[in-house]
Amino acid sequence: GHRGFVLWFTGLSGSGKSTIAGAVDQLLFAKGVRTYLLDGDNVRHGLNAAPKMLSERYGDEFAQRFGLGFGKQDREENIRRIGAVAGLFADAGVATLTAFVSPYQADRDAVRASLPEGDFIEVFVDTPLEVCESRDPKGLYKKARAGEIKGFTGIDDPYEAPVAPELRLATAEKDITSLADEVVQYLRRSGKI
Ligand code: GGZ
Repeated sequence: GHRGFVLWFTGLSGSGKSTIAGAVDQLLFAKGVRTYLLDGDNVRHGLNAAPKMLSERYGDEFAQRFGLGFGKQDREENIRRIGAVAGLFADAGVATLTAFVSPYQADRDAVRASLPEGDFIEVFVDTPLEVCESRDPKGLYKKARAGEIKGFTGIDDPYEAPVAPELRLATAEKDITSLADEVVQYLRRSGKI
């Protein structure tokens, strides 16, 4: 079968990363490609759980050391661990999709550098902040504006747009299906599937 690869979606909260990655995942599955989708739902509740989620069982000191929040270093470690796991899946021949804000170019570059040449495909989900904020599916932007969440990406924390992504999805203009198609077409063109 085909070698694996990592399709790395990056973008603001509410940009549509998980939704688009989920749609791509379904299209690939329908083509018989083995896939796995890593996102906050399966990673930030397990491997990269928050300190709060660990403290009851492991104690506060342990939870502070190994739990991950949203500070710069915690995001760096979040992305490092996810990159390492994605690399293992790719090694196993799986088309691996990741959907994390991953706001820092250096952290994304470090994952790219850790993988065999060509295995890292950076997909910029380019949705304007205004659009993300108007969607606000979890009410987090509202909380961030109110100062109830500090260090929220796009509000009072940086998002570094990819310098040279393999793909940029201008989501404001298209529906999920055509965006997912665009990704699959890229994978075909570049011989990944
Ligand atoms: C950004 C935050 C924050 C802060 C909680 N900044 O819309 P969501 O809810 O589901 O996506 C966001 C998610 C970001 O987690 P990631 O693991 O993707 O971030 S990173 O790659 O930067 O490590 C949002 C929620 O968690 N969230 N607090 N301060 N997003």
